[in-house]
Amino acid sequence: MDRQEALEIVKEKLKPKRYEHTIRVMDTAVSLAKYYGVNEKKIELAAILHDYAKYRSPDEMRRWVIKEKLPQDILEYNDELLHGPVGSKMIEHELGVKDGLIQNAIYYHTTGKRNMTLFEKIIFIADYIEPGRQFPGVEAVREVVYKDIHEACYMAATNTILFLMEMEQPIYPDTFQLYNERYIKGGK
Ligand code: DGI
Ligand code: FE
Ligand code: FE
Repeated sequence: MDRQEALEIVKEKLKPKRYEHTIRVMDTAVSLAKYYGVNEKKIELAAILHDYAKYRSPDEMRRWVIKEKLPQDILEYNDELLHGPVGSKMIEHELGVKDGLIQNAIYYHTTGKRNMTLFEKIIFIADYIEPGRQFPGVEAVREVVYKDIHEACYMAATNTILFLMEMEQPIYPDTFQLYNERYIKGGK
């Protein structure tokens, strides 16, 4: 699937604001891919499709979690967590995009996880730092990302955990695993 086709598909699936976010994630991710020597075309497609499932109903996403035998514990957390794992399956079944690199990056783009590949980290962090984001602490992450993308991901995980705790929201263990990686077993 080429860039133009993918953009047309997501334009129809996403609200205008989310589509603009997607374009910014794409630009950010492609620039990181260039810098870190990762396949730019693949990163571009992963970025364009990363929020593909974002506006499906929770009911539909829950059915996909069951049908595709995704980890059932995600059903107990915030519905926001579903669009990554479910999106990774939907792009294969609905669009014919069957590519493990792309699918895994989409799968983990919201929570992160331990031992992410560089490809996964680029999508995860591009989603976090794209120029439209205004999270507290995001500027410091932008400053680090071209020096040390691993550190940037740990910072993003830390900020997200602090934010979710402040909001008294549950936190999915994969996000803690990413956070912990910075301190244990020379994780990078
Ligand atoms: O889809 P986007 O809005 O572009 O961004 P995203 O996929 O990172 O989703 C962010 C939402 O996910 C945000 O509202 C916080 C929420 N969320 C809920 N539980 C968790 C979580 N994010 C992480 N990292 N870990 C959680 O446990
Ligand atoms: Fe997302
Ligand atoms: Fe996103």
